[in-house]
Amino acid sequence: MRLDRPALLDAILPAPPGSFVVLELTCDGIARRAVHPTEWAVADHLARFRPSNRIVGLAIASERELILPDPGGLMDELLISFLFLIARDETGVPTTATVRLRGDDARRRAYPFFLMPEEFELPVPRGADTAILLFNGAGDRSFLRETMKLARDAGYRIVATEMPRAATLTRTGAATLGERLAAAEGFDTVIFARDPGARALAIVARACDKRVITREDLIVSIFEKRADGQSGKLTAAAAATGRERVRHHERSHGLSRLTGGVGARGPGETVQEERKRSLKVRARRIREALDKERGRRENQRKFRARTNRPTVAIVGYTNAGKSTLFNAIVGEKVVRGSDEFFSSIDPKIRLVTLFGRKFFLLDTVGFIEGMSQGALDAFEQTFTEILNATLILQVVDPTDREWRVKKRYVDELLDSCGVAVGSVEVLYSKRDLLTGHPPDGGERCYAAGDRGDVRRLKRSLFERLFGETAPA
Ligand SMILES: Nc1nc2c(ncn2[C@@H]2O[C@H](COP(=O)(O)OP(=O)(O)OP(=O)(O)O)[C@@H](O)[C@H]2O)c(=O)[nH]1
Ligand SMILES: [Mg+2]
Repeated sequence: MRLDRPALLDAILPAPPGSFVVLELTCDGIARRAVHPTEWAVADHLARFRPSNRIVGLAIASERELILPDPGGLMDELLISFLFLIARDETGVPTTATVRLRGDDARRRAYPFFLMPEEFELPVPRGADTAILLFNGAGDRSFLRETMKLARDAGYRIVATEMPRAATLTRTGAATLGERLAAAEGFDTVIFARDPGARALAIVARACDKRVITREDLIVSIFEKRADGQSGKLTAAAAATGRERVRHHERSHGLSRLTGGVGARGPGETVQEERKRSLKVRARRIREALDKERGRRENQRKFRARTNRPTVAIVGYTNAGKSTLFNAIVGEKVVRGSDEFFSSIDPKIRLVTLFGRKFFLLDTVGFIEGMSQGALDAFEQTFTEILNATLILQVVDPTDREWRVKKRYVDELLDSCGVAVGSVEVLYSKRDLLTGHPPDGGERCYAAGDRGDVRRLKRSLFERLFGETAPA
């Protein structure tokens, strides 16, 4: 990366005092310079910022400290690899520079500007976990941000991003892309944010000789990594195997057509046959184990039904705050939850006593947009539990800018499983972080760490479940 001090000085010094300078940076210099009078104008610039494939980073220079609440998240959203925040004095002379690299905050460094190396050397990460993320078919920011987070949670270091316009790829398009990726260096995996079609995936993988996966694979691999209990492990394994079988089928199908259709025999055929057989065996073993597990769960459910005690299921989009609410109601010490997606895979059940009455409380796996039918099928157990619940609490995180879209997604999913709207009660978490108007007039908002809020929730839950006023 050739970003030298003289070039930065040239770009920053002529800006009037008090103004903000935004520089869009490519690998060999400054592509564009914009001067803004206010912080709001910078925010506006960032909101409209659409990086081309050339723009790898931004430098923002100002006298006043720019308020960036979450620079890491911002960089993910802007699809840039690094961000320089340059402080300058009243005369415009740069004094210090803070360098942030995406996905690796530990390497954030502050330099006195005069010490900043003549040419800034940006480390290029290497290794099996490095990936390029292709946002084919673009999508809104929250989709981009979410996919980026999924990739990180799945253990990838994203070293570059691109936004091919079309979601699906023609044969020629895939071949061209594959060739281009083959020529590029510094990553071993290619991740498509949208499935471009099995044939396209196979062509790209062949052309560039790298691991080629999709967002759905990220979801499944996170499931696999996080699952801790028996049933979670099995469902995750079922999702992964199911996915592999579909992929395998599509790939061999797609490739046989590529090599000339019926009758064309490739040298890989026996290997493919073998792979197919081993996948089949694995799928059968998992199915058998799952059947056993299903039986065990069903017995549990029957037992719960015999006790005549109601069951409350907590559902919602991933990271909404379900487990935190579960812990708050159960009365377990509220340990800080994890910000990772799908931190709970196994449906967790506890018998809870509220004002002397008992009920079962169930925590469930978080939903996420883009789960295929295969992945959803693997969570059949969770859905069965939800369907059998007396009351369903849907936790919504109103501090998420996309909460309405996510809530609608969860609503539709529940509806498609046959859950009656009337048995779902919506609760809004993270009241303590909310800055704007609270949804629903604030009545259904709570902060999991606020005793008063939790008590209020417990009382209304009691009244809803037992039809009686909770004792004071
Ligand atoms: N400030 C604040 N943070 C909260 C609140 N509720 C949850 N969180 C945080 O939100 C994040 C996600 O919470 P979880 O309870 O793990 O979310 P979840 O819905 O169970 O997520 P998955 O199991 O991954 O689907 C954690 O970092 C929690 O600490 C709240 O009321 N206030
Ligand atoms: Mg959870």
